[in-house]
Amino acid sequence: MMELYLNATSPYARVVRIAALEKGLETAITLQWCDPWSDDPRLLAVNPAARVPALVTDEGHTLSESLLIVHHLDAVGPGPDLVPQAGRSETLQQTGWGQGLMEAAFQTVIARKHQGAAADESVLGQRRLRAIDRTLAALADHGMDQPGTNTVTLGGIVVAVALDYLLFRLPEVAWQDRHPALARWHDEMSNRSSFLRTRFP
Ligand SMILES: N[C@@H](CCC(=O)N[C@@H](CS)C(=O)NCC(=O)O)C(=O)O
Repeated sequence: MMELYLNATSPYARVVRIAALEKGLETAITLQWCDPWSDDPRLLAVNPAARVPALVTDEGHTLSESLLIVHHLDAVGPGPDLVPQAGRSETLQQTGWGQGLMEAAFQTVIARKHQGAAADESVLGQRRLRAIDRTLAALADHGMDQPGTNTVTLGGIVVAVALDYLLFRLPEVAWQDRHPALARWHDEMSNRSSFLRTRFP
């Protein structure tokens, strides 16, 4: 039995949970809920970086970094490929843009939590906010494939979770007002069972 260390607010952990559900691995993974910010000893015992998500494999190795964990789940799970051969480089482009969006949003939230609103005015804070706006525009320009019932890819998962994380933690970005086609795509993705079952609190 694999073990996934996670918390409910981590967008990275949510990507892994959605990937696990899409790959048909729900019963192969025990969820270990923990708080990475309080140096939970159970998490430290498996991941020295004290970060979630972390997956302990059936072989007893700990995988950290959400995309590496998904790489493993994609190889061992029976469900459809999350990075299919057809359209592979486009899927990876979406994955990278989605991960960059998630990172800029997450770092904005953490910087505000530790340094207050002034964090947004710093050089790095301004860079993060510009990266969010540019990435949203690039995703909207590029267009996301309409999700069919069986066609979810890693790119679609990561982009949709990043957009959802913005609605959850940075609603003032209000990306859905500026990018209505992206909002329609996001609505459809959010109705997948894997998304409904892993909603942010
Ligand atoms: N690049 C990592 C990011 C993981 C990450 O930042 N996790 C956060 C929660 S969303 C965490 O555990 N932070 C605790 C800490 O940094 O001490 C991934 O893709 O998995």
